[in-house]
Amino acid sequence: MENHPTTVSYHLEASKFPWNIAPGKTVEAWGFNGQLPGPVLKAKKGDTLVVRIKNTLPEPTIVHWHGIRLPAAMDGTGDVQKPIGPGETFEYRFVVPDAGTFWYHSHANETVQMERGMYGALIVEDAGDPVFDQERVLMFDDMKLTADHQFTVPGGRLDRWGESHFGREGDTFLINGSETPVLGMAAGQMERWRLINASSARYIRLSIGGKPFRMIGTDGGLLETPRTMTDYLLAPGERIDAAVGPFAAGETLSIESLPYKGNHGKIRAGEHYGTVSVGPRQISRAFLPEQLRTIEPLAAQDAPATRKLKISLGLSLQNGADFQFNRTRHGLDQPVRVGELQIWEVNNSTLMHHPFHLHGFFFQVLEVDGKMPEYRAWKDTFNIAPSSKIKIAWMPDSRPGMWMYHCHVLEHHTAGMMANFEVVDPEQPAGQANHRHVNHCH
Ligand SMILES: [Cu+2]
Repeated sequence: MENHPTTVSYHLEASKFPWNIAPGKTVEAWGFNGQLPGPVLKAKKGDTLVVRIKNTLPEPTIVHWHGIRLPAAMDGTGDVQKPIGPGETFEYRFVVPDAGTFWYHSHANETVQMERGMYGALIVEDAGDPVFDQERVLMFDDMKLTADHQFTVPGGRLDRWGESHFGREGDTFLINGSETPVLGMAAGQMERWRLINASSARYIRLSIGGKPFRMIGTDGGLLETPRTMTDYLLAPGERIDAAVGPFAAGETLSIESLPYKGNHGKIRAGEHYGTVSVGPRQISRAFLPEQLRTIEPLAAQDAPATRKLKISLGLSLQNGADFQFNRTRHGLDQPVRVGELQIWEVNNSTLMHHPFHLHGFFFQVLEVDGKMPEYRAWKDTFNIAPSSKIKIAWMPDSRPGMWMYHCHVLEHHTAGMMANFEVVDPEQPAGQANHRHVNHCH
């Protein structure tokens, strides 16, 4: 089976709108096409995606296509494009070269825009995908709201410090913009769930009623073989695909986050996100092969690091703490050259979790604290546990221009835990994406 590439076009309008998260609970959302999350964009591997975005928000925005290996100029950051001002329109156009579960979200004033709903899923299908009875996209989020459903604005100094330090976490838990929804599922069937953590800072140690599920994919598409588990710690920005079911008629399962030790240093109690209600039995046509695909290793586990990044907090009189890569806030790292294998060691010297996100390229994790991971996967977001060190491998292909890596806890990113770097192709100069034409303001 093969795909016949075509062009898929969407129109999105970014605006403010009232959004019901539960009966009698309306928030003033910011999002796409008056819905939260924005529409699920779908394309087939190899298609050209054209997304025209009109901004009717009162402030500029930029849209990032998280996980897509696209040209630098389409990546949606302040270093490669001018923000889309109020009343302006911008057309993103790129090929989607990989099948998988991706998402789009604001990359401007993120701590406000994403908290309010500026995100949606981008699903890239492949003719060779395994067959399921049903497919769902579940976007997880939390909102920090006042008693009358307004988004809180950090008031005092301590409040601001807390949000910047630990990230913004709320106690309103959403799946697809609904508070604790009930998902109906037929008994005897197996579904593909595409799970996306769209929250600003909250980790979700996902459990589906404690039942085993099979993880079949992650950020960069399918794994080599399904992996059975009962929970998975999904970091902000990260995705997994899971084969869920079959369950028995009449079962009720809680979609929840199990207790874990988060960035506040406290063990959190479980958090309830939604419910699966299993109805009458239906015939299943689902088939999950034991071999999903082959992922060639990019490098050996003992490959020496070509670059070392250190995540640290610095004392700052102004901010309380500076969030840094290599002791720099909002840095400009050394360029990389096309075709030169990158082996990066990323050392988290803090006592917090930080989800490391690389724009535009997938990496393989070679080592976590000196040990090889149990399975190979293509990742673009990987959680680095407190006082932990990872080694990753990635290959810059010929998409020259400015790229970036950052912590996907949005408040950490905003507080400086990011850097830009250039991918240089000596054979193909990058043109306007070559230099930083937008400066960060703080
Ligand atoms: Cu962080």
